[in-house]
Amino acid sequence: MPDCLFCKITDNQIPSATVYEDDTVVAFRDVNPQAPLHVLVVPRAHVATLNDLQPEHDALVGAMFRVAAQIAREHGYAERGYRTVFNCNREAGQTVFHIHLHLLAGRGLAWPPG
Ligand code: DGP
Repeated sequence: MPDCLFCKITDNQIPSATVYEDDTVVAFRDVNPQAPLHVLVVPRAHVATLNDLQPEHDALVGAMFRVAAQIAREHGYAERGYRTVFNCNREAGQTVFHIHLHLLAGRGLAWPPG
């Protein structure tokens, strides 16, 4: 296992503002929020990028989206709207190489994204 920041957070070795956790995923507030609600949904299993996904991860990725929708709903954004984003590799802005689903809500979000 590489020295991985998000492995340490999901393993409680580094503290985070956790909003949800179960056996599969942990969701916590982004340290550098880009919207009033900015949560990262992170699998406990280490997968570096979307390019590393295997068929065995299909249920895991589905769970990540389901949890993001649940958190958005619990914070009152289900009807207003929200965005979910995976960044993959350098040109997309991925800086932590352990997949994570960004959940952004609480302001108008431009399209196309920057
Ligand atoms: P990305 O650029 O898609 O790899 O997103 C990584 C996000 O992780 C970025 O928005 C900032 C956030 N982040 C980096 N380090 C930490 C940390 O130590 N704690 C928390 N809560 N978020 C972090």
